[in-house]
Amino acid sequence: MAVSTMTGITTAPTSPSHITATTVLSTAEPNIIESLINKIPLPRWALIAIAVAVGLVLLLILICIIKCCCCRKKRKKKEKLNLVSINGSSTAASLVQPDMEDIECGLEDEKRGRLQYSLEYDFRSQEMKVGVKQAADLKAMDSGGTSDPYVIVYLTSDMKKKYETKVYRKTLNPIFNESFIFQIPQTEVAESTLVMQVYDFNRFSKHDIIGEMRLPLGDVDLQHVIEQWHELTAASKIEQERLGEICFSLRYVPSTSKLTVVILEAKKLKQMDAHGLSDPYVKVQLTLNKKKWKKKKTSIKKNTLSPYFNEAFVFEVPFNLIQNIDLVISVWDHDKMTKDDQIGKVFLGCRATGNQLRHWSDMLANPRRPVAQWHSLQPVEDVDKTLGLKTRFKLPIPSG
Ligand SMILES: [Ca+2]
Ligand SMILES: [Ca+2]
Repeated sequence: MAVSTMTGITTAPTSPSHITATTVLSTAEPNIIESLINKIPLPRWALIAIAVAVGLVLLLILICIIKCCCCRKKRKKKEKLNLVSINGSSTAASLVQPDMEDIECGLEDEKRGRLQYSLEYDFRSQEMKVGVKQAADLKAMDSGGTSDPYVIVYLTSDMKKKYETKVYRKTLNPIFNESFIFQIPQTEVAESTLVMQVYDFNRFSKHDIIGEMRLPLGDVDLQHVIEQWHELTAASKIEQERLGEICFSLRYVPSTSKLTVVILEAKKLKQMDAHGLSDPYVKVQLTLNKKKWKKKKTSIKKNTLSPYFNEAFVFEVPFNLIQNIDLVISVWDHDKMTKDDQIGKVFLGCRATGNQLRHWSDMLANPRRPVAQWHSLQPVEDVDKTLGLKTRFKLPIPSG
């Protein structure tokens, strides 16, 4: 009964107002969808089930995509962290930007290893006993991933007295256990610096410096025996020791092929002898295509750190060769009993840089006119490395 009355209500023509209102309010689209659904030969519940299933699949795909993206980012971060820990640097900068700039920075701060030393000063005998104990985690300098380390030890107060340990082949953790005695008056200790340089021995090429440590003895309490580890640093950075300055003039006359070098004077030269002075003289050398070519030298000025030379040297250099030569000016300390020491040097030429290149170009730009200039002497090893001289052969003087 109840059902019949219900159907009666829905179909009753007496209440059509409600039904027509809903159909009018709803847009035409539901009608189209409705008609489409009606056309599909499936029951309505099946269609709803399919729609839900499709929705779920789409949702799953979406979740998968989001998850994959996150994972990739995380993995990248992990890789970055791993790289950082391998390189041994843990700066915030390397975490943020591990690109070219960092690689360059990394090279500069490259770990060179550590050195264990001991220090003992005997106030009675005025002797400094320096022990070279061992080194650890040295930088590999040879292609096989190892080095052949040895250590050079000296005090800056007496540069002539340099000791060397034995060479240990193919190791980055050598145990030296050697000690060396330096005679040094108590009054000079505070101004002296202990230098230990770790080198890699090479049989057929120049020995490379792995790193060095510098210990200003003024900072050290010598009342006690010291035994410590010290981090090695790059040698070139610290090697800014004042070697002195030299003034010379250059003059080139292309028509006569004459290069005139006048060594004028030097000042603030480094003390090389025990009594606090040096016996300087200057070598003027020409190289041609990286080979030693011509050489001349000044007289020796005894016991001075500011010698005055005013000595002129004339070289024949044809104009077509001027681009290929280097002029090397080196200041030496003469020693009566032992080999002379080089104090420092500079080189000029088209390959030179900075002040040296400027002087050379000034000379070329002002033919016939002497151009004088002061130059700061540079460490011998640095200049030699840049020059990269090939052989010791003397070339015949070209006739052109
Ligand atoms: Ca080596
Ligand atoms: Ca001397």
